[in-house]
Amino acid sequence: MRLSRFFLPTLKETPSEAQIVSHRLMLRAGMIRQHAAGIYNWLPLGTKVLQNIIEIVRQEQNAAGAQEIIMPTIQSGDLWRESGRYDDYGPEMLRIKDRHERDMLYGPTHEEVVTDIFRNNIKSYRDLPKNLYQIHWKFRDEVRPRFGVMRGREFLMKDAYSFDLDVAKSRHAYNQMFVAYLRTFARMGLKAIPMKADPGPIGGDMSHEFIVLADTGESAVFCDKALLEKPAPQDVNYETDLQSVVDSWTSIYAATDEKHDAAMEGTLGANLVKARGIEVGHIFHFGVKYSEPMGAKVTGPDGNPVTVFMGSYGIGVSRLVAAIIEAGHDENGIIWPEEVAPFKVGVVNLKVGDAACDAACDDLYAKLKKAGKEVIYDDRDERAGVKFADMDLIGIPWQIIVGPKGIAKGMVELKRRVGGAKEELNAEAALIRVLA
Ligand code: P5A
Repeated sequence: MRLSRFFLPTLKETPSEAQIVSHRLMLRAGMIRQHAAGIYNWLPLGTKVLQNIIEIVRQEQNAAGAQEIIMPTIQSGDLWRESGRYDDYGPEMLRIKDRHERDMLYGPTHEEVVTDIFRNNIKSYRDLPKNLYQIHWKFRDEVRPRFGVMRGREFLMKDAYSFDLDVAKSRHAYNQMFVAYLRTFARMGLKAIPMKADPGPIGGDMSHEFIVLADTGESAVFCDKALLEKPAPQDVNYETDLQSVVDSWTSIYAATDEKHDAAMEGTLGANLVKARGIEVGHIFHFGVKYSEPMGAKVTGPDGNPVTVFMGSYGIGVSRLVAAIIEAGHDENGIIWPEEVAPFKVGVVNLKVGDAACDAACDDLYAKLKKAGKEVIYDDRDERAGVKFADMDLIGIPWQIIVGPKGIAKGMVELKRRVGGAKEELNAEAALIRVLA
């Protein structure tokens, strides 16, 4: 992509309405624009990052055996009366009437809709287990939408729902998602800590939040340093029993503000980490909470009907964009981990119109594109300072800087966004490094 063509409305000034760094940087880097309170437009740069995150989430859900579907955003109120949540959910639910005065709502979550799909289409225990997921927009009329996409009213969620014949199998489905989450967040360059949590309005007997550490996080976190150092599981076989893997994570001490125990401070000593965190995922095991009232049953092995056991598993996909920025930035802007970066490489032409600079840049640009690298080419007629500042603001991991002095010697400068290290080398060597 040529920067001269790219729709990238960056801002020099810090927007006054933004209180946290990720919100400020998402506005300054031209990623999002507010449409109404807690409702955002995603511009091309923001959309690219969101798509990269979606793809990682999707790959890890598929690897864990979940199947992608798409459910409606607008739901029938009657379905929520069946589960008993229509009246319980409160003012966070956006309620709508259609032209026939029927109660509709914009889905804040999809347990009812997916349970309806299940009961209408799955009849036998032989069809179990099933785990269905979608990556779709939700609406929650939050009292205080704030911090940009971190706590929006409309936001993108990955929501998965598992159906099993008994509680042991359903725990296995829960464990599969638990492990998939550890891998998903690690691939985004994040350290996410699983923490026992309160199931709230989703319900059930067990839930875990996945918390990313960041100073601006909404929850206080207390945990053993060992959790931060533990690598995410590799080469997982999701068919095998994952309980010991899950136990190895849940047995290490981690708690929130309210829950943390003063005695743990003494036990852990210097290994106690006190920090703040952002909830990027939340998984729930709730058994028959929805399947029982909604009649989601299958014929069991003995021919008798069995109410299925369920869990649901959420990832805050749009919130993750902000969480990744909270975890990776400096005074100059965003520092994207390579897997989610909107462009992996930037080519900076310091003297547009200079024949040697143009030729070297055009060549690099063509070769990078041919090699399948997402590349942004700053071909604007702008001052060098502006170009450097923009590349850093939008967080491009590798930057190849081409100027007239260097190119006369056949040299370019290769800069890493992380740490800012610069190195002079010839263009071919720079290409090899970036493509490695
Ligand atoms: C799990 C999937 C659920 O809704 N039902 C379907 C369950 N869980 S949850 O914890 O309420 O939400 C899942 C994740 O969504 C993100 N999230 C938000 N992101 C941005 N703005 C919001 N207002 C918002 N509310 C929830 C969180 O990351 C949460 O873990």
